[in-house]
Amino acid sequence: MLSAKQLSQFNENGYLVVDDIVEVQVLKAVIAEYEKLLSDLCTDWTTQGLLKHDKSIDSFEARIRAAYDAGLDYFQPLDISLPPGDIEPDTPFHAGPAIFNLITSPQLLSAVESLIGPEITSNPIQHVRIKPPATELYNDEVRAHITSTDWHQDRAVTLESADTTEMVTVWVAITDATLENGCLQVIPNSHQFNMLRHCPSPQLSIPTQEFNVDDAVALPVKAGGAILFHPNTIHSSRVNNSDSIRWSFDLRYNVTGHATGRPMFPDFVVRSRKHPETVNVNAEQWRTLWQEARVRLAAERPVVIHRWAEDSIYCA
Ligand SMILES: O=C(O)CCC(=O)C(=O)O
Ligand SMILES: [Fe+2]
Repeated sequence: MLSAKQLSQFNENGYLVVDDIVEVQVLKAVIAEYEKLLSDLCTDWTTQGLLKHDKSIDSFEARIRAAYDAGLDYFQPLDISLPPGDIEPDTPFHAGPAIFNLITSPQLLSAVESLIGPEITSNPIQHVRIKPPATELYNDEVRAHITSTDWHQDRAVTLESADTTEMVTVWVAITDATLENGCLQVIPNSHQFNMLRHCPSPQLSIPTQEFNVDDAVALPVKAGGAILFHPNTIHSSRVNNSDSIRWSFDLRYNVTGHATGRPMFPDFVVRSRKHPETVNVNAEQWRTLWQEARVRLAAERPVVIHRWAEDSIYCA
Protein backbone atom coordinates (compact mmCIF):
# COMPACT_ATOMS: atom_id res chain seq x y z
CA MET A 1 0.00 0.00 0.00
CA LEU A 2 1.09 3.60 -0.42
CA SER A 3 1.94 5.62 2.67
CA ALA A 4 -0.21 8.56 3.73
CA LYS A 5 2.55 10.85 2.50
CA GLN A 6 2.67 9.17 -0.92
CA LEU A 7 -1.11 9.38 -1.19
CA SER A 8 -1.17 13.05 -0.39
CA GLN A 9 1.62 13.66 -2.92
CA PHE A 10 -0.41 11.88 -5.59
CA ASN A 11 -3.56 13.79 -4.71
CA GLU A 12 -1.76 17.08 -4.66
CA ASN A 13 0.43 16.74 -7.74
CA GLY A 14 -1.43 14.22 -9.90
CA TYR A 15 1.50 11.80 -10.05
CA LEU A 16 3.82 9.81 -7.82
CA VAL A 17 7.20 8.15 -8.41
CA VAL A 18 7.57 4.86 -6.52
CA ASP A 19 10.95 3.15 -6.43
CA ASP A 20 11.32 -0.64 -6.45
CA ILE A 21 7.63 -1.31 -6.93
CA VAL A 22 8.11 -4.36 -9.16
CA GLU A 23 9.41 -7.50 -7.48
CA VAL A 24 12.91 -8.37 -8.76
CA GLN A 25 11.87 -11.82 -10.00
CA VAL A 26 8.89 -10.34 -11.89
CA LEU A 27 11.19 -7.83 -13.59
CA LYS A 28 13.77 -10.49 -14.46
CA ALA A 29 11.11 -12.78 -15.92
CA VAL A 30 9.77 -9.98 -18.14
CA ILE A 31 13.26 -9.28 -19.46
CA ALA A 32 13.90 -12.99 -20.10
CA GLU A 33 10.53 -13.39 -21.86
CA TYR A 34 11.29 -10.43 -24.12
CA GLU A 35 14.84 -11.59 -24.86
CA LYS A 36 13.51 -14.92 -26.11
CA LEU A 37 10.66 -13.30 -28.03
CA LEU A 38 12.93 -10.86 -29.86
CA SER A 39 15.60 -13.47 -30.47
CA ASP A 40 13.00 -15.77 -32.08
CA LEU A 41 11.64 -12.88 -34.16
CA CYS A 42 15.13 -12.05 -35.42
CA THR A 43 15.79 -15.69 -36.28
CA ASP A 44 12.61 -15.67 -38.38
CA TRP A 45 13.59 -12.42 -40.06
CA THR A 46 17.06 -13.75 -40.80
CA THR A 47 15.62 -16.97 -42.26
CA GLN A 48 13.36 -14.90 -44.48
CA GLY A 49 16.34 -12.83 -45.62
CA LEU A 50 14.95 -9.64 -44.06
CA LEU A 51 17.70 -9.27 -41.48
CA LYS A 52 21.32 -9.96 -42.29
CA HIS A 53 23.10 -12.63 -40.34
CA ASP A 54 25.63 -10.85 -38.16
CA LYS A 55 27.35 -12.28 -35.10
CA SER A 56 27.50 -8.88 -33.42
CA ILE A 57 23.70 -8.82 -33.19
CA ASP A 58 23.83 -10.82 -30.00
CA SER A 59 21.88 -8.88 -27.37
CA PHE A 60 18.38 -7.50 -26.88
CA GLU A 61 19.65 -4.00 -27.47
CA ALA A 62 21.57 -4.93 -30.64
CA ARG A 63 18.56 -6.81 -32.02
CA ILE A 64 16.22 -3.85 -31.47
CA ARG A 65 18.63 -1.52 -33.23
CA ALA A 66 19.32 -3.90 -36.10
CA ALA A 67 15.62 -4.57 -36.65
CA TYR A 68 14.80 -0.86 -36.65
CA ASP A 69 17.68 -0.13 -38.99
CA ALA A 70 16.45 -2.80 -41.41
CA GLY A 71 12.98 -1.21 -41.43
CA LEU A 72 11.41 -4.16 -39.58
CA ASP A 73 8.53 -3.53 -37.20
CA TYR A 74 9.66 -4.88 -33.86
CA PHE A 75 7.02 -2.87 -32.02
CA GLN A 76 3.76 -4.65 -32.82
CA PRO A 77 5.02 -8.22 -32.19
CA LEU A 78 6.32 -7.07 -28.78
CA ASP A 79 3.33 -4.93 -27.86
CA ILE A 80 0.91 -6.06 -25.19
CA SER A 81 -2.11 -4.87 -27.17
CA LEU A 82 -3.58 -5.17 -30.63
CA PRO A 83 -3.19 -2.00 -32.75
CA PRO A 84 -5.88 0.46 -33.85
CA GLY A 85 -7.00 0.35 -37.48
CA ASP A 86 -7.19 -2.83 -39.51
CA ILE A 87 -6.62 -6.03 -37.58
CA GLU A 88 -5.75 -9.23 -39.44
CA PRO A 89 -6.22 -12.80 -38.17
CA ASP A 90 -2.42 -12.95 -37.76
CA THR A 91 -1.67 -9.46 -36.44
CA PRO A 92 1.07 -10.15 -33.90
CA PHE A 93 0.96 -9.09 -30.25
CA HIS A 94 2.46 -10.38 -27.04
CA ALA A 95 0.48 -11.58 -24.04
CA GLY A 96 3.01 -13.81 -22.29
CA PRO A 97 3.02 -15.19 -18.74
CA ALA A 98 5.74 -12.83 -17.48
CA ILE A 99 3.71 -9.83 -18.63
CA PHE A 100 0.62 -11.30 -17.00
CA ASN A 101 2.60 -11.55 -13.75
CA LEU A 102 3.66 -7.92 -14.11
CA ILE A 103 0.08 -6.75 -14.67
CA THR A 104 -1.12 -8.76 -11.66
CA SER A 105 1.89 -8.12 -9.42
CA PRO A 106 0.56 -7.91 -5.84
CA GLN A 107 2.85 -5.02 -4.92
CA LEU A 108 1.76 -3.03 -7.92
CA LEU A 109 -1.93 -3.78 -7.32
CA SER A 110 -1.63 -2.69 -3.69
CA ALA A 111 -0.35 0.70 -4.82
CA VAL A 112 -3.24 0.92 -7.30
CA GLU A 113 -5.67 -0.11 -4.55
CA SER A 114 -4.50 2.84 -2.46
CA LEU A 115 -5.57 5.13 -5.29
CA ILE A 116 -8.78 3.62 -6.71
CA GLY A 117 -9.90 1.11 -4.10
CA PRO A 118 -9.97 -2.70 -3.97
CA GLU A 119 -12.24 -3.39 -6.99
CA ILE A 120 -9.64 -3.32 -9.74
CA THR A 121 -9.82 -4.18 -13.46
CA SER A 122 -6.84 -4.41 -15.79
CA ASN A 123 -7.60 -1.84 -18.50
CA PRO A 124 -6.55 -3.04 -21.99
CA ILE A 125 -4.91 0.30 -22.90
CA GLN A 126 -1.38 -0.94 -22.30
CA HIS A 127 1.87 -0.79 -24.25
CA VAL A 128 5.53 -1.62 -24.39
CA ARG A 129 7.85 1.21 -25.39
CA ILE A 130 11.37 0.37 -26.45
CA LYS A 131 12.99 3.53 -27.73
CA PRO A 132 16.25 3.50 -29.68
CA PRO A 133 18.63 6.48 -29.42
CA ALA A 134 17.12 9.45 -31.29
CA THR A 135 20.18 9.71 -33.54
CA GLU A 136 19.35 6.26 -34.94
CA LEU A 137 15.72 7.04 -35.82
CA TYR A 138 14.59 7.77 -39.34
CA ASN A 139 13.74 11.44 -39.87
CA ASP A 140 10.08 10.68 -40.47
CA GLU A 141 9.66 8.56 -37.31
CA VAL A 142 6.58 9.80 -35.42
CA ARG A 143 5.35 6.72 -33.52
CA ALA A 144 4.98 7.42 -29.79
CA HIS A 145 6.13 3.87 -29.01
CA ILE A 146 9.46 4.43 -30.74
CA THR A 147 10.32 8.13 -30.53
CA SER A 148 9.52 10.71 -27.83
CA THR A 149 5.86 11.12 -26.89
CA ASP A 150 4.01 14.44 -27.27
CA TRP A 151 2.08 16.17 -24.48
CA HIS A 152 -1.27 14.52 -23.78
CA GLN A 153 -3.66 13.29 -21.11
CA ASP A 154 -4.42 9.57 -20.99
CA ARG A 155 -8.11 10.43 -20.64
CA ALA A 156 -7.91 11.47 -24.29
CA VAL A 157 -6.70 8.06 -25.47
CA THR A 158 -9.98 6.47 -24.36
CA LEU A 159 -13.35 6.69 -26.04
CA GLU A 160 -16.00 9.01 -24.54
CA SER A 161 -17.54 6.10 -22.64
CA ALA A 162 -14.68 6.31 -20.11
CA ASP A 163 -14.84 10.06 -19.48
CA THR A 164 -15.88 9.56 -15.85
CA THR A 165 -14.03 6.30 -15.28
CA GLU A 166 -11.77 6.23 -12.26
CA MET A 167 -8.47 4.98 -13.57
CA VAL A 168 -4.75 5.22 -13.03
CA THR A 169 -1.74 4.80 -15.30
CA VAL A 170 1.26 2.82 -14.05
CA TRP A 171 4.38 3.55 -16.09
CA VAL A 172 6.98 0.90 -15.27
CA ALA A 173 10.68 1.43 -15.98
CA ILE A 174 12.44 -1.69 -17.26
CA THR A 175 15.70 0.14 -17.96
CA ASP A 176 16.60 3.13 -15.79
CA ALA A 177 14.73 6.13 -17.21
CA THR A 178 16.93 9.22 -17.07
CA LEU A 179 16.86 12.84 -18.18
CA GLU A 180 19.19 11.86 -20.97
CA ASN A 181 17.49 8.71 -22.25
CA GLY A 182 13.95 10.06 -22.40
CA CYS A 183 12.20 9.73 -19.04
CA LEU A 184 8.62 10.83 -18.58
CA GLN A 185 7.79 14.45 -17.77
CA VAL A 186 4.59 15.85 -16.31
CA ILE A 187 2.78 19.12 -15.66
CA PRO A 188 2.18 19.09 -11.89
CA ASN A 189 -1.42 19.71 -10.77
CA SER A 190 -2.80 19.30 -14.29
CA HIS A 191 -4.93 16.40 -13.00
CA GLN A 192 -7.23 19.17 -11.80
CA PHE A 193 -7.80 20.32 -15.38
CA ASN A 194 -10.66 18.95 -17.41
CA MET A 195 -9.79 16.97 -20.48
CA LEU A 196 -8.19 19.40 -22.93
CA ARG A 197 -8.57 19.33 -26.70
CA HIS A 198 -6.21 16.98 -28.49
CA CYS A 199 -5.07 16.78 -32.08
CA PRO A 200 -4.50 13.34 -33.53
CA SER A 201 -1.59 13.94 -35.86
CA PRO A 202 1.34 13.35 -36.18
CA GLN A 203 0.86 12.10 -32.60
CA LEU A 204 -2.10 12.57 -30.30
CA SER A 205 -1.22 15.81 -28.52
CA ILE A 206 -2.50 18.92 -26.77
CA PRO A 207 -1.81 22.16 -28.67
CA THR A 208 0.88 23.85 -26.54
CA GLN A 209 -1.08 27.11 -26.18
CA GLU A 210 -3.46 25.17 -23.88
CA PHE A 211 -0.94 24.84 -21.01
CA ASN A 212 2.44 26.12 -19.88
CA VAL A 213 5.27 23.84 -21.00
CA ASP A 214 7.64 25.70 -18.65
CA ASP A 215 5.87 24.03 -15.72
CA ALA A 216 7.14 20.60 -16.83
CA VAL A 217 8.89 18.42 -14.28
CA ALA A 218 11.03 15.49 -15.47
CA LEU A 219 10.65 12.21 -13.59
CA PRO A 220 13.72 9.98 -13.75
CA VAL A 221 13.13 6.56 -12.21
CA LYS A 222 15.29 3.49 -11.78
CA ALA A 223 14.52 0.11 -13.37
CA GLY A 224 11.83 -1.62 -11.33
CA GLY A 225 10.31 1.67 -10.22
CA ALA A 226 7.13 3.19 -11.57
CA ILE A 227 5.32 6.46 -12.07
CA LEU A 228 1.65 6.44 -11.13
CA PHE A 229 -0.49 9.19 -12.59
CA HIS A 230 -4.05 10.44 -12.91
CA PRO A 231 -5.80 10.21 -16.32
CA ASN A 232 -5.95 14.00 -16.59
CA THR A 233 -2.27 14.57 -15.74
CA ILE A 234 -0.57 16.13 -18.77
CA HIS A 235 2.58 14.22 -19.64
CA SER A 236 5.05 13.50 -22.41
CA SER A 237 8.43 11.85 -22.71
CA ARG A 238 11.80 13.37 -23.38
CA VAL A 239 13.99 12.62 -26.37
CA ASN A 240 16.34 9.65 -26.00
CA ASN A 241 19.64 11.50 -26.27
CA SER A 242 21.64 8.59 -24.87
CA ASP A 243 23.35 5.87 -26.84
CA SER A 244 21.21 3.01 -25.50
CA ILE A 245 17.59 1.94 -25.68
CA ARG A 246 15.00 3.15 -23.15
CA TRP A 247 12.41 0.53 -22.23
CA SER A 248 9.14 0.90 -20.31
CA PHE A 249 5.64 -0.54 -20.08
CA ASP A 250 2.56 1.54 -19.47
CA LEU A 251 -0.28 -0.30 -17.76
CA ARG A 252 -3.66 1.01 -16.70
CA TYR A 253 -6.24 0.02 -14.16
CA ASN A 254 -9.81 1.17 -13.58
CA VAL A 255 -12.50 0.62 -11.00
CA THR A 256 -14.32 -2.58 -11.92
CA GLY A 257 -17.63 -1.84 -13.61
CA HIS A 258 -16.46 1.51 -14.98
CA ALA A 259 -16.00 1.64 -18.78
CA THR A 260 -12.44 0.93 -19.93
CA GLY A 261 -12.75 3.30 -22.88
CA ARG A 262 -11.60 0.58 -25.25
CA PRO A 263 -14.47 -1.91 -25.19
CA MET A 264 -13.30 -3.89 -28.22
CA PHE A 265 -10.24 -5.12 -26.28
CA PRO A 266 -10.39 -7.47 -23.28
CA ASP A 267 -10.29 -6.31 -19.67
CA PHE A 268 -10.28 -8.59 -16.63
CA VAL A 269 -10.65 -8.31 -12.87
CA VAL A 270 -7.29 -8.42 -11.09
CA ARG A 271 -8.38 -7.76 -7.50
CA SER A 272 -11.70 -7.72 -5.66
CA ARG A 273 -12.61 -7.55 -2.02
CA LYS A 274 -16.36 -7.76 -2.65
CA HIS A 275 -16.27 -10.61 -5.16
CA PRO A 276 -12.93 -12.45 -4.86
CA GLU A 277 -14.31 -15.24 -7.05
CA THR A 278 -14.25 -12.84 -10.04
CA VAL A 279 -10.43 -12.81 -9.95
CA ASN A 280 -10.40 -15.90 -12.13
CA VAL A 281 -8.33 -15.25 -15.25
CA ASN A 282 -4.93 -16.93 -15.50
CA ALA A 283 -2.10 -16.11 -17.92
CA GLU A 284 -3.25 -18.57 -20.55
CA GLN A 285 -6.86 -17.41 -20.40
CA TRP A 286 -5.71 -13.80 -20.68
CA ARG A 287 -3.82 -14.59 -23.87
CA THR A 288 -6.90 -16.41 -25.17
CA LEU A 289 -9.04 -13.31 -24.52
CA TRP A 290 -6.74 -11.30 -26.79
CA GLN A 291 -6.70 -14.04 -29.42
CA GLU A 292 -10.50 -14.14 -29.43
CA ALA A 293 -10.64 -10.36 -29.75
CA ARG A 294 -8.30 -10.60 -32.74
CA VAL A 295 -10.53 -13.15 -34.50
CA ARG A 296 -13.60 -11.00 -33.90
CA LEU A 297 -11.95 -7.70 -34.89
CA ALA A 298 -10.43 -9.13 -38.07
CA ALA A 299 -14.00 -9.60 -39.29
CA GLU A 300 -15.07 -6.08 -38.34
CA ARG A 301 -14.38 -2.52 -39.41
CA PRO A 302 -11.09 -0.82 -38.48
CA VAL A 303 -10.67 -0.27 -34.74
CA VAL A 304 -11.14 3.37 -33.67
CA ILE A 305 -9.52 4.19 -30.31
CA HIS A 306 -10.10 7.92 -29.83
CA ARG A 307 -12.47 10.75 -30.67
CA TRP A 308 -10.17 13.42 -32.13
CA ALA A 309 -10.55 14.79 -35.67
CA GLU A 310 -7.56 15.95 -37.69
CA ASP A 311 -9.48 18.75 -39.40
CA SER A 312 -10.50 20.50 -36.15
CA ILE A 313 -9.92 24.23 -36.35
CA TYR A 314 -7.58 24.19 -33.31
CA CYS A 315 -5.32 21.61 -34.98
CA ALA A 316 -4.34 23.87 -37.88
O1 LIG B 1 6.74 6.44 -22.35
C1 LIG B 1 6.29 7.30 -23.11
O2 LIG B 1 6.91 7.74 -24.05
C2 LIG B 1 4.93 7.88 -22.89
C3 LIG B 1 4.07 7.03 -22.04
C4 LIG B 1 2.68 7.51 -21.89
O3 LIG B 1 2.20 8.41 -22.51
C5 LIG B 1 1.88 6.81 -20.90
O4 LIG B 1 2.39 5.93 -20.23
O5 LIG B 1 0.69 7.14 -20.78
FE1 LIG C 1 0.15 8.70 -21.87
